[in-house]
Amino acid sequence: MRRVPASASRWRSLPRAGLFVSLLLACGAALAGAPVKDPNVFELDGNAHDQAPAGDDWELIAPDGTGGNALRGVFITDSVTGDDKIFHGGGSKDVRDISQWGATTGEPPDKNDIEHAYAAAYNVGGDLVIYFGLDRFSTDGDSAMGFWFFKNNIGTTATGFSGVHAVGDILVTSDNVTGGTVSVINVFKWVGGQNPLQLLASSTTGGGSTDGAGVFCLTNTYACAIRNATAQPVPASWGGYTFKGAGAVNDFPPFAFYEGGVNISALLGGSETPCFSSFMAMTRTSASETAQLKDFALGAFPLCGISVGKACVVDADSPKINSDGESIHTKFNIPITNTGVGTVYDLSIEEDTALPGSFATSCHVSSPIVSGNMSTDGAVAVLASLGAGATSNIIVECDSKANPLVNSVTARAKSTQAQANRDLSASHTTGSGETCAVQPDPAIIVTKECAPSTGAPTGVKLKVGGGFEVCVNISVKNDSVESLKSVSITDNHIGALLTGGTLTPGQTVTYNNQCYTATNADGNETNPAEAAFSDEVNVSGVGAISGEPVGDPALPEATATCKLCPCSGPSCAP
Ligand SMILES: [Ca+2]
Ligand SMILES: [Ca+2]
Ligand SMILES: [Ca+2]
Ligand SMILES: [Ca+2]
Repeated sequence: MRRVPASASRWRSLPRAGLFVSLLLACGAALAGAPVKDPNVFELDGNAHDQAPAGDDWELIAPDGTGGNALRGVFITDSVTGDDKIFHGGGSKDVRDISQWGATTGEPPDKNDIEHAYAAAYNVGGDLVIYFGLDRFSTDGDSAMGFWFFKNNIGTTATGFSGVHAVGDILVTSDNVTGGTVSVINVFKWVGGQNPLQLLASSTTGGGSTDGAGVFCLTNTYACAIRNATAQPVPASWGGYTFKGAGAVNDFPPFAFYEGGVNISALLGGSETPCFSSFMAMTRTSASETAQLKDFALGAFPLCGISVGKACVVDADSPKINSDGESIHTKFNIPITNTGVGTVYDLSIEEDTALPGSFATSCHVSSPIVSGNMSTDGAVAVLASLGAGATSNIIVECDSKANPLVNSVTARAKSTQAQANRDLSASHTTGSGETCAVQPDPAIIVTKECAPSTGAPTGVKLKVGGGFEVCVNISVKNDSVESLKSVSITDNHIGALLTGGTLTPGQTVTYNNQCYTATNADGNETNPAEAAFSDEVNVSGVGAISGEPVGDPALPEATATCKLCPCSGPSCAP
């Protein structure tokens, strides 16, 4: 499976630019596609060196396809010895499907022998513009070339190729005439059927011209190419270049190096920009689409990607402690962005709920509403499609004892509608600034009063044989939004009323008519009107979510003072 580690930072939209274009827009004029010849995007200049213009050159793309401002690049080193993979058999023609092409190991004609091939894709004001090129082993004759951009993944087998054409594959054919300028460019779209190649643009039918610097462009400016008329240095990032009869050399001899570009979006005229997967450079007997194919160099060139984020949403419902007082409801916004240049399809997300510890976690998608269940199905479909550069926000709600909930989400998508499986994926784990925790304060209310209901008007009775029976009512309420664990309630005269208990949010436990025997009053024993009996209840516990002890630092407590005699008269005034 091909996985595109999508990251938004790789996506750069280059300015199409200039004041003139801005003025055109301001005047309401129709905006044409981006011209391929734009040194602020890529240097189509007949060499591979990155020079003063702001645009890239192949030096930056070699040796691994990365570098520069390219959305994606590929750099392929092809054999120039007898173990070269080359086309084989009469079926190897552009008008045949890939399954009919044959391949073998051998040696193509020297002038057709590809040594390196390369491609790089750019987003130029919303247009997909792809630059491509190759260098060859010898210049002892003209060489025609083709450059395929395949939507499906194409690979090689022992005798041929794996993968088939998809409608929308693009073929660019051109020539590399020794001693002359580039004068032929054709751009085709694979449409299948009896005449599988639809001509999108051609120098033969639409004309073209060469500028003073030697760059040949179609009249519509959407395809251009140039080869080196003079010796040009081989960049160090090439990893070496060998020329026939001369061995390793530091310069590409004249006509050994070719580079071109094509504005795919403009040539497709508003129809959907395809999402390519593979790139192939090939040499051939002529630029004609029916020409016999010679050498090829094939590589992955994935132009689709997605990125995903995940951040907690703070509102009245999130983060919020559930009624069980032990788990937390958290809402997350999950933005999925299409970082590629073509529409992606059948997007899904998966939440990682297998967290360490006892954090049983369940999540569900609340928006957009979908069929499918995250806890039983894993991946849940969330979007039918997502356009290039577009972002869609998915809302997921989770319940977990983790505080805060830190986990990852994985988004997947299909790079083409016909794709059997979701071949694109991206993951994101909530970062420190993206989580939200609840911070409950464990709180308890303890009340204690004398219990006159026991028969005595004050809750104090003289006992037969001496002493006093003092009765009190005690209640303890969990006054917080989290459960309290390890709750102990102890009265200094009555003893333990509860040990290791649990109080859910708002729960009250009541102990009525709890009595103890006292031999002496607190004081004033000689004045029955003033004699009173005091005792104290203490409560301890720990917040289930906060982990904080209740009443820290002072333990919750309540004292009841019960008088021996009912009060009456002015002396009762407080
Ligand atoms: Ca160049
Ligand atoms: Ca440059
Ligand atoms: Ca080859
Ligand atoms: Ca080769």
